[in-house]
Amino acid sequence: MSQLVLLLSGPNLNLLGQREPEIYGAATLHDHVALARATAAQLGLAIEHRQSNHEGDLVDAIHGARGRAAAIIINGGAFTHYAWSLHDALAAFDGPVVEVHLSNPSAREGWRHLSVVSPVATGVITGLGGVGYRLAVEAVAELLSA
Ligand code: CA2
Repeated sequence: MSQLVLLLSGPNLNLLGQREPEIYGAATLHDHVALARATAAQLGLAIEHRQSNHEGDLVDAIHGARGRAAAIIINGGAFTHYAWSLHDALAAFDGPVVEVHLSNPSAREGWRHLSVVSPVATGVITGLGGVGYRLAVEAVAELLSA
Protein backbone atom coordinates (compact mmCIF):
# COMPACT_ATOMS: atom_id res chain seq x y z
CA MET A 1 0.00 0.00 0.00
CA SER A 2 1.18 3.57 -0.71
CA GLN A 3 2.64 5.55 2.17
CA LEU A 4 0.67 8.69 2.94
CA VAL A 5 2.24 12.14 2.67
CA LEU A 6 0.39 15.17 4.04
CA LEU A 7 0.80 18.24 1.81
CA LEU A 8 -0.13 21.42 3.67
CA SER A 9 -0.80 24.80 2.10
CA GLY A 10 -1.10 27.94 4.18
CA PRO A 11 -2.98 31.20 3.75
CA ASN A 12 -3.61 32.84 0.37
CA LEU A 13 -2.07 29.98 -1.57
CA ASN A 14 -5.61 29.29 -2.82
CA LEU A 15 -5.21 32.55 -4.81
CA LEU A 16 -2.15 31.40 -6.76
CA GLY A 17 -2.42 32.04 -10.47
CA GLN A 18 -4.76 34.98 -9.97
CA ARG A 19 -2.28 37.67 -8.84
CA GLU A 20 1.46 38.36 -8.62
CA PRO A 21 2.48 35.86 -11.33
CA GLU A 22 5.88 37.63 -11.52
CA ILE A 23 6.62 36.33 -8.01
CA TYR A 24 4.68 33.09 -7.76
CA GLY A 25 4.20 32.04 -11.40
CA ALA A 26 1.01 31.44 -13.35
CA ALA A 27 0.21 27.99 -12.03
CA THR A 28 -2.63 27.49 -9.59
CA LEU A 29 -2.44 25.60 -6.29
CA HIS A 30 -4.42 22.86 -8.02
CA ASP A 31 -1.59 22.58 -10.60
CA HIS A 32 1.06 22.24 -7.87
CA VAL A 33 -0.96 19.63 -6.01
CA ALA A 34 -1.51 17.72 -9.27
CA LEU A 35 2.27 17.67 -9.90
CA ALA A 36 2.90 16.48 -6.34
CA ARG A 37 0.28 13.74 -6.74
CA ALA A 38 1.66 12.59 -10.10
CA THR A 39 5.21 12.47 -8.71
CA ALA A 40 4.02 10.64 -5.61
CA ALA A 41 2.15 8.04 -7.65
CA GLN A 42 5.35 7.21 -9.55
CA LEU A 43 7.19 6.73 -6.26
CA GLY A 44 4.61 4.64 -4.42
CA LEU A 45 3.35 7.51 -2.27
CA ALA A 46 -0.09 9.05 -1.87
CA ILE A 47 -0.74 12.74 -1.23
CA GLU A 48 -3.41 14.10 1.08
CA HIS A 49 -3.70 17.85 0.52
CA ARG A 50 -5.10 20.42 2.92
CA GLN A 51 -5.18 24.18 2.35
CA SER A 52 -6.36 26.59 5.01
CA ASN A 53 -6.27 30.29 5.73
CA HIS A 54 -6.59 29.51 9.45
CA GLU A 55 -3.61 28.69 11.65
CA GLY A 56 -5.55 26.31 13.93
CA ASP A 57 -6.78 24.25 10.96
CA LEU A 58 -3.17 23.63 9.94
CA VAL A 59 -2.20 22.70 13.51
CA ASP A 60 -5.14 20.26 13.59
CA ALA A 61 -4.07 18.77 10.26
CA ILE A 62 -0.53 18.22 11.58
CA HIS A 63 -1.91 16.55 14.72
CA GLY A 64 -4.14 14.39 12.53
CA ALA A 65 -1.10 13.25 10.54
CA ARG A 66 0.56 11.77 13.64
CA GLY A 67 0.67 7.98 13.33
CA ARG A 68 -1.13 8.15 9.97
CA ALA A 69 1.12 10.00 7.51
CA ALA A 70 4.74 9.02 6.90
CA ALA A 71 5.88 12.56 6.03
CA ILE A 72 4.71 16.15 5.74
CA ILE A 73 5.39 18.67 2.98
CA ILE A 74 4.46 22.19 4.00
CA ASN A 75 4.22 25.56 2.34
CA GLY A 76 2.99 27.57 5.29
CA GLY A 77 2.55 30.79 3.29
CA ALA A 78 2.98 33.86 5.49
CA PHE A 79 2.43 31.72 8.63
CA THR A 80 5.93 30.44 7.92
CA HIS A 81 7.34 33.65 9.30
CA TYR A 82 5.57 33.90 12.66
CA ALA A 83 3.20 31.00 13.48
CA TRP A 84 5.09 29.26 16.28
CA SER A 85 2.13 26.93 16.79
CA LEU A 86 3.06 25.33 13.47
CA HIS A 87 6.64 24.94 14.69
CA ASP A 88 5.48 23.19 17.88
CA ALA A 89 2.98 20.94 16.05
CA LEU A 90 5.60 19.90 13.50
CA ALA A 91 8.10 19.21 16.30
CA ALA A 92 5.62 16.63 17.65
CA PHE A 93 5.44 14.82 14.29
CA ASP A 94 7.62 11.74 13.89
CA GLY A 95 8.76 11.68 10.27
CA PRO A 96 10.41 13.79 7.60
CA VAL A 97 9.15 17.35 7.17
CA VAL A 98 9.99 19.17 3.94
CA GLU A 99 9.36 22.92 3.79
CA VAL A 100 8.72 24.27 0.29
CA HIS A 101 8.30 27.79 -1.07
CA LEU A 102 7.69 28.93 -4.62
CA SER A 103 9.68 32.12 -4.15
CA ASN A 104 12.93 32.53 -2.23
CA PRO A 105 11.86 34.32 0.96
CA SER A 106 15.51 35.07 1.85
CA ALA A 107 15.80 37.23 -1.27
CA ARG A 108 12.69 39.24 -0.42
CA GLU A 109 11.56 41.60 2.38
CA GLY A 110 13.33 41.27 5.73
CA TRP A 111 10.24 39.97 7.53
CA ARG A 112 10.26 36.92 5.25
CA HIS A 113 13.83 35.95 6.19
CA LEU A 114 12.78 34.20 9.40
CA SER A 115 11.09 30.82 9.03
CA VAL A 116 9.70 29.27 12.21
CA VAL A 117 9.21 26.05 10.23
CA SER A 118 12.82 25.59 9.11
CA PRO A 119 14.21 24.66 12.58
CA VAL A 120 11.86 21.65 12.66
CA ALA A 121 12.12 20.79 8.95
CA THR A 122 14.28 17.97 7.65
CA GLY A 123 15.02 20.11 4.60
CA VAL A 124 13.92 23.24 2.77
CA ILE A 125 13.30 23.90 -0.95
CA THR A 126 12.84 27.53 -1.98
CA GLY A 127 12.86 29.72 -5.05
CA LEU A 128 12.34 27.05 -7.68
CA GLY A 129 8.67 27.71 -8.40
CA GLY A 130 6.41 24.72 -8.98
CA VAL A 131 9.38 22.42 -9.53
CA GLY A 132 9.83 22.63 -5.77
CA TYR A 133 6.72 20.51 -5.26
CA ARG A 134 8.11 17.72 -7.44
CA LEU A 135 11.49 17.93 -5.68
CA ALA A 136 9.82 17.88 -2.26
CA VAL A 137 7.99 14.63 -3.08
CA GLU A 138 11.19 13.11 -4.48
CA ALA A 139 13.06 14.13 -1.32
CA VAL A 140 10.38 12.55 0.88
CA ALA A 141 10.60 9.29 -1.14
CA GLU A 142 14.39 9.23 -0.65
CA LEU A 143 14.11 10.00 3.06
CA LEU A 144 11.49 7.30 3.62
CA SER A 145 13.50 4.66 1.78
CA ALA A 146 16.77 5.42 3.61
O1 CA2 B 1 7.00 31.61 -1.85
C1 CA2 B 1 6.15 31.02 -1.20
O2 CA2 B 1 5.74 29.89 -1.50
C2 CA2 B 1 5.51 31.71 0.01
O3 CA2 B 1 5.24 30.73 1.01
C3 CA2 B 1 4.22 32.33 -0.49
C4 CA2 B 1 3.49 33.17 0.57
C5 CA2 B 1 4.44 34.18 1.19
O4 CA2 B 1 3.79 34.88 2.24
C6 CA2 B 1 5.71 33.53 1.72
O5 CA2 B 1 6.58 34.54 2.22
C7 CA2 B 1 6.43 32.75 0.63
C8 CA2 B 1 2.29 33.88 -0.07
C9 CA2 B 1 1.29 32.91 -0.65
C10 CA2 B 1 0.34 33.38 -1.68
O6 CA2 B 1 0.25 34.75 -1.88
C11 CA2 B 1 -0.56 35.22 -2.88
C12 CA2 B 1 -1.10 36.46 -2.66
C13 CA2 B 1 -1.92 37.03 -3.63
C14 CA2 B 1 -2.18 36.35 -4.80
C15 CA2 B 1 -1.62 35.10 -5.01
C16 CA2 B 1 -0.83 34.54 -4.05
